[in-house]
Amino acid sequence: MGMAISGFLGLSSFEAKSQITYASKKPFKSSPFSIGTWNCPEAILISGQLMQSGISALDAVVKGVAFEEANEENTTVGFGASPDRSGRITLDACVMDDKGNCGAVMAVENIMHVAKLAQKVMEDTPHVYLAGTGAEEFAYSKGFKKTTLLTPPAKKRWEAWLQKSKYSPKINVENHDTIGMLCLDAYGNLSGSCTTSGLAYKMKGRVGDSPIIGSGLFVDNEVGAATATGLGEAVIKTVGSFLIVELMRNGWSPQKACEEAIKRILSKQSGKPDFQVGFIAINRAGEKGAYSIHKGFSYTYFKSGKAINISSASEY
Ligand code: SD4
Repeated sequence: MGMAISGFLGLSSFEAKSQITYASKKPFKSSPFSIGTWNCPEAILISGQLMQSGISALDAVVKGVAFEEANEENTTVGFGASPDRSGRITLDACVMDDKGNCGAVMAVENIMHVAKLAQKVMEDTPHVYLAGTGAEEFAYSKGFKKTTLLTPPAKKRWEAWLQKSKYSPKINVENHDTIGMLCLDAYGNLSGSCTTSGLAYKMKGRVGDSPIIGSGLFVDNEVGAATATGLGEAVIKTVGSFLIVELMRNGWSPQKACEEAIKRILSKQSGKPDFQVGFIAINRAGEKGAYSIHKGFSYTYFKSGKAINISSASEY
């Protein structure tokens, strides 16, 4: 994730730039805070700086993750991501705001900024999920442009994989850098987004946890927010992000709640599994938590104008 952020805040791309709104005219209540899965300093700086200028958590989170969606070096999100085994890049994303509204798209082709598209589903349709060609057609109706997402290097990696054609989704090796981000804005409101191409070389049509409200992301403005990365099937089976928010509602700290969600996954396994799952969470006070099954899950957060990366969240 090394693309420069200079100029990104002024991106000309319609999807990243459009409809930024100020959250409210009310005075600031708190210092903005944002946290994202893996090593995503630019995305975190974008969201943090936008919130410092009064932008809402929702718009900040969508614009923050848009950086990774456009970042060719991130092979698990948006442009330049890894395809499914048939060579298609199919993207999944969701957003959830402080009012409990949510929107998501899944298995979408040819659209780079799918978190923004999920926001459009939330705001401009009576639905929560749009999938496949329906989501793609909706994107064009909203002015999103058709983009070839499969870059020559991504195609080369896929072709090399086809030679071996041995499917074993090992997170931390070829399946990391999905971005789940949680933002707490200056008005004390929470929002989140999660965006990914899913597991590299997945079956055609496979959808993971990332666009599933409650699994890849959950936000409750009265309590806190959580998001996930790792093997989506394991996250879905325990509805991980919802679980974490419910634990926080019952007084658990974000850290303890993330630990419990990992424990819940492990309680269904015999022995320590070879797949990775990582969660991050924040509460309304801006306290954070992060935990994963294995070492190597990093996360990044915004503090005093800087993006700080913690290279390995504690492991179980
Ligand atoms: C999925 N959770 O589709 C995603 C994968 C992921 O970093 O997080 N990769 O299962």
